[in-house]
Amino acid sequence: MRKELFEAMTLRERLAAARLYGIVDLGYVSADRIEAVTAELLTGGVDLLQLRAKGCTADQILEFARRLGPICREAGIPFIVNDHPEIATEVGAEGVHIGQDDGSLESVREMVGETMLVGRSTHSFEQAKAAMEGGADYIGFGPLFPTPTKEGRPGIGLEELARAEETVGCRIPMFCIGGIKIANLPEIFSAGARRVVIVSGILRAADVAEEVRRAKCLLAGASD
Ligand code: TZP
Ligand code: MG
Repeated sequence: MRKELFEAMTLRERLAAARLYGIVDLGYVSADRIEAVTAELLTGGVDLLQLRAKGCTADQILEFARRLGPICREAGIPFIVNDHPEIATEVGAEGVHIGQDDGSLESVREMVGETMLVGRSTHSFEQAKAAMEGGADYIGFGPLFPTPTKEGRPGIGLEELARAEETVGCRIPMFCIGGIKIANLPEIFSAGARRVVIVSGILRAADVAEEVRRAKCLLAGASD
């Protein structure tokens, strides 16, 4: 754990202040560009950065994580590894993100210890509440809208989002995810969203750093 980076602000204070969660997703970024895209996301101002590499082997993900961890460290931004608590631990990441099928929060917490952030993907109000009660540091909530980044899942919709924000999002950081773009940010803010993850909407932009800046500006106006 890179404690020295987080002296002025603790890791959990940083998480609480985070509005935009960026993901380097190997579904959109080729392996030879992960450093360049990470640098663009950080320059634009993402508050957290996750490595997501579905379909890659654990050895490949470990190698990617070793390449990206130091870049995030230099920028002072928490680095989070998707799916692999053991890789997160090995590279000294600040966090691990797990899905509903990646074991219990309790078992992952036991593996990574108390300091590391543990985030959980949730796809309904009930799962969001269960993740909060089970000790997740934050949740992803989605997909709000159908998205090619997570194919085959229906959108949860804005009513369920409002319900989850009222019960969960006011207690632990809740990042809305799935089909979110600059264009629909005002709509999801109106439904109560405070924090978002944007994957393809940023990674497919002609200027990644500029797209992050634009999203951050809009997020600054979201409710606390
Ligand atoms: N979990 C729920 S939706 C999603 C994940 C990982 C994908 C979000 O990607 P996009 O491109 O921002 O819709
Ligand atoms: Mg997973």
